[in-house]
Amino acid sequence: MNMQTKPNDLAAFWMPFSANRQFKKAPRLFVGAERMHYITNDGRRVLDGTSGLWCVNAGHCRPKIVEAIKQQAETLDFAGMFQMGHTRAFEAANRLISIAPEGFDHVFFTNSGSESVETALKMAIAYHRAKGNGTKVRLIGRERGYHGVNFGGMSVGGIGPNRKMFGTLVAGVDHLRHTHDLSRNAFVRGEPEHGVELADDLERLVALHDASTIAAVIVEPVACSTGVLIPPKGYLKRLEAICRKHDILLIADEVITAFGRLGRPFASDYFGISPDLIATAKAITNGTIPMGAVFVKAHIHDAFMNGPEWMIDFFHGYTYSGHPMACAAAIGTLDTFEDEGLLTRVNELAPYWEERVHDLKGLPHVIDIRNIGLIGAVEFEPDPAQSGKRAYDRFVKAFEEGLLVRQTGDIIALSPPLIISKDEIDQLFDTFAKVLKTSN
Ligand code: PXG
Repeated sequence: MNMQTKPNDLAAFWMPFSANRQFKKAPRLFVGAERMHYITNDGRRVLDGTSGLWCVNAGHCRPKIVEAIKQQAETLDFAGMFQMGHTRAFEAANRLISIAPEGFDHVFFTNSGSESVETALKMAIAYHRAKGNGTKVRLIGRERGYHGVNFGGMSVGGIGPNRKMFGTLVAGVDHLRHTHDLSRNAFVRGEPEHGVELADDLERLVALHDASTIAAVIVEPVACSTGVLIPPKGYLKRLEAICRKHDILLIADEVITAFGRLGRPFASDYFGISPDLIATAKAITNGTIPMGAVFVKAHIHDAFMNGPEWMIDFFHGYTYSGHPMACAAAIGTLDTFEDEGLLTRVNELAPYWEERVHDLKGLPHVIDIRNIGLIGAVEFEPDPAQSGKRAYDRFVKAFEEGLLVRQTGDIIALSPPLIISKDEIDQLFDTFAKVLKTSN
């Protein structure tokens, strides 16, 4: 392996979503990865408790994916997709549709989750216009939602610090309340019992704005970035029913939940909902090559096919939509998922995972534990003087102990690759418990 052991000067790279000055004083650097582990620049192995950033579902450096990318780089490096095509993109789209929930028969390629979200939002507004409902333009998100960092996604998103620096955002957006309720649901296993009525917020917004002005609602089935907020029992189905009643499109942002995280190919399968559009990215290529895809049902797609045949039907797309390398990586990824049954493997792991994560109850400052599929979260009582510091300190300590976890606010999220073994689950929680026992 070609490992670079001496880090370069760290100044030039302005790192995303990072405390740059602090990081550069005490950097945490990886130089390699293999299956369940990262390798640091000082040669330590770190168990990947977060699938990179929720994307390496099949584990690191998997041979079929590596081979597919290599071969593609040698064969066809780039081909633009505007009024042209290459065969890999059609193959990748067909493969993706073959695992998609019932009713989805088209995919639109992007390069990230943020771009999938923008694409889905634009499709929703343009769809209603194409159907002659040009007043349906409002977009409804949810407090604490995360839909990436571009203007549309940031606007429907509901995380204060991600929004406050960036002006007035997109007009005509409103938000449902979030569903996090520790007073009623703390330490619940799986889906919380209480909170289905929060879906009725959509009726309130319809009363306020009128359904004739609302294009779409976008939610994450499980709101992961904000700290793993699991939908109350029945919530998503009720939200879907209210959308149907008012001809409002439902967009499921499955950038994290798609591709097996909950033991089904998509979270929409898991929760028994049938959205109109599904935004995906991340694990679509196992994190190897940037790619996103919006899954689209026929009624949406077909609404755009009414103009003259020679005319562009949707004035939207990216230079790298359907990039050959990304398509090859997606095919290699789907092959790997299929060979190893990874899109449903979590069903076997989830009961043990649930036991182990809830064993952390009673450790210092732990005020809630949540789990669903192969996702876990531990919430800490905030230190009033330094919000978020408690979880941050535990994240740093875990890294020093050989475990990668993900911190957001006073919450730590856990979401390892779906190839994890029972022994590795034990190792993950033994290490994490030690960190929690020995932290302030
Ligand atoms: N939607 C959802 C639901 C996401 O989780 C995005 C959109 C944006 O995707 P891109 O590819 O543009 O980053 C995301 C991204 C974390 C974490 O640790 C989560 C994300 C990104 C980085 C870190 O929770 N989610």
